[in-house]
Amino acid sequence: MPPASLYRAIPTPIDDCDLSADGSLIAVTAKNQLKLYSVADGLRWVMPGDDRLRAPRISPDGTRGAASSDIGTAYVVDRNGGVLVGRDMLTRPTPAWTSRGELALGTWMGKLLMVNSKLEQCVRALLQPEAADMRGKLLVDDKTPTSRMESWGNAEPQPLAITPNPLTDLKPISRFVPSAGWGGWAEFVHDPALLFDGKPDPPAEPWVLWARVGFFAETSPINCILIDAFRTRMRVDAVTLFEDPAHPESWLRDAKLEYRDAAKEEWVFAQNLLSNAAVHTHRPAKPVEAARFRIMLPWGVVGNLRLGEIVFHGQALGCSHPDVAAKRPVAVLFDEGGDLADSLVRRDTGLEFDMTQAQSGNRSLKLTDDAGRGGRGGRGGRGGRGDGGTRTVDPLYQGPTYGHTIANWDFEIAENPQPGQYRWLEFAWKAGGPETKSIALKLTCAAKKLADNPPTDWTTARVDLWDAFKKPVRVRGMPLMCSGGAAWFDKIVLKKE
Ligand SMILES: [Ca+2]
Ligand SMILES: [Ca+2]
Repeated sequence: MPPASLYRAIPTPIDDCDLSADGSLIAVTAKNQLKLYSVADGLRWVMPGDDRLRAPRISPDGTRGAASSDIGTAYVVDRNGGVLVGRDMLTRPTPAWTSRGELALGTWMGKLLMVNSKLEQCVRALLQPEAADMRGKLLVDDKTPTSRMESWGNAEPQPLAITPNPLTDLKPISRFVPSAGWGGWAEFVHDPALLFDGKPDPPAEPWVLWARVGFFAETSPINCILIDAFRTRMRVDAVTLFEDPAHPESWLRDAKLEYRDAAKEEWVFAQNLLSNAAVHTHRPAKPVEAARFRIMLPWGVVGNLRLGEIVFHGQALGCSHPDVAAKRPVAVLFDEGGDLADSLVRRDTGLEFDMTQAQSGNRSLKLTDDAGRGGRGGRGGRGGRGDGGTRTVDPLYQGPTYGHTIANWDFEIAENPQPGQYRWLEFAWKAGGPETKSIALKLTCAAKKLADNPPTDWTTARVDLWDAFKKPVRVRGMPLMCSGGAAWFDKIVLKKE
């Protein structure tokens, strides 16, 4: 047998195809098009149908083609793509040519039409099954080994107690997160603290307005409950949900627990929460350690939410920054990652990632002192113009519990740092030019002057924070300030030594 060689490549989308008996023609259906290709010459013609076309069939002599559409039209075309027959069969037919050049059209309702070579109907029949009642035959045991699934849930046999619950003390940021904005927007109508107050009682009214839930199928089918301990890593051995026993339609039977991997900056699946009870405990295959969790809700939240309490069984472990969790001797506050994007770098604050110049890697932080940007705020926390044209940018405001602090930041400063503690601050900084009068990077209220005039080339500063504070402190935020002109920062790190 000679080796195969490529004769012609035909680039086309394709749902179905047929090759003529002599191998010279190829009929293709793609969406609502029937196309005929000649192997010698390529595309010959395209015929649009009245719906998605299927089952292209070329007659044995190659002079005709047939296909059917999803709304039930049977097509017969000539060799130039002209429609000879376009007949509504009422259900979708499947065409087949006989060796005598007749066309058979069969539908799943049992209707059969035969059309002769002159396109005259020659046979019409309604096919009947041989056995009128198949029930007995279908119910005969076919000996396939099976076992009965007694339950589809994965809850523990007995739910765990409502206390202790580390979330009660951690006061996590907790909110309803819809997948869509306009038209799908929704929020909790009760204080989220009720979810962690140690009491199982559900609120009298559900957590989300029914008027919102009514639109979720179209506007926000995928929703979750965010539980964000913000800067404290937790070890979670199990989760218990206390729901409203009087409203089984609202029970979360098919939810998922996910956690945020702070190092990879991505959400990770932890456990299916499958249950058919008002109170249910689920234990992940192994304990989960994270600061941010979310409970992915069933599609559309059709039964609304009537939670009385969410319990995480486990304990708080400490600062959730990945470098601290791994007890690395250097904690990277800013260099190349995106973790400051939500906290610090928002529009209208004057602070942005600058991808055009960096002291390390490809990105730096640029703060502009631009009077034209206007006064305080914008959406990204407090970007204020203080006295004498000074711009100070604080991290995004995180509510009364967390203020102007940055997610995952809770760095301990110590005189003799243990693993996971730090003493030295290093960062690269520079001014845009001599017009920049001052630059400041504030970790707490203590001030330490590094130079009379800001450097105009990248310069690395090293600061002994123990010497500056003279007491144990925790670094949780980082306001940045400049006056007169722009300032750049890069590779901001805390070091143990
Ligand atoms: Ca409660
Ligand atoms: Ca960098």
